[in-house]
Amino acid sequence: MAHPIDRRARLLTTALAVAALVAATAVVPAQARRGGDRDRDRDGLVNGYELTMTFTDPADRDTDDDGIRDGKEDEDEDGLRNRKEAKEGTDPLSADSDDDGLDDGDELDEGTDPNDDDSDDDGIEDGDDDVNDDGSGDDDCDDAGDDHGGDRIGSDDSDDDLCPDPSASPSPSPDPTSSPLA
Ligand SMILES: [Ca+2]
Ligand SMILES: [Ca+2]
Ligand SMILES: [Ca+2]
Ligand SMILES: [Ca+2]
Repeated sequence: MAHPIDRRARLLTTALAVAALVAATAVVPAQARRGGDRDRDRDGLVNGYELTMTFTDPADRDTDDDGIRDGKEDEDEDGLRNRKEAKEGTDPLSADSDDDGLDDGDELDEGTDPNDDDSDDDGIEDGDDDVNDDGSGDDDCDDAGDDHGGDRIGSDDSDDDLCPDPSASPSPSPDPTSSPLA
């Protein structure tokens, strides 16, 4: 039989654990009570979102003083501004919210879900999937879906999309514009 003091200690531990859980789950509602759904500095992001998602100052519309309002920043450089990330429910500090190999902005462009790593539920992650059925995964440069400037396979990258130009030679050298007899 357990000693009464042991039993009391166990009860206390359980009570503390429950209290910690209640405190943790109460964080967001507490922010809402303090006006978490209001946009105090009118930068396009509500207070609660700034506190918990972008970690910007809800009372300063341009937290980093770079002349760009917090709602218009694209901190993770995925092509989506913070306001758009808030609307889409994507992570404003992660370029690839669902970690499937495709950036959030690219997923919206290509019609896949940036919050679902397997949008068509075929068991293959979106980045490895071959939506346009060209025999290549969608996060490879030889796939049309990855290219915003028309580049396919080649050596040059005229539009800096990290995918080579379509008409150029498949290897970086020799220069495809030079004559082989020159
Ligand atoms: Ca705000
Ligand atoms: Ca700013
Ligand atoms: Ca993002
Ligand atoms: Ca993604």
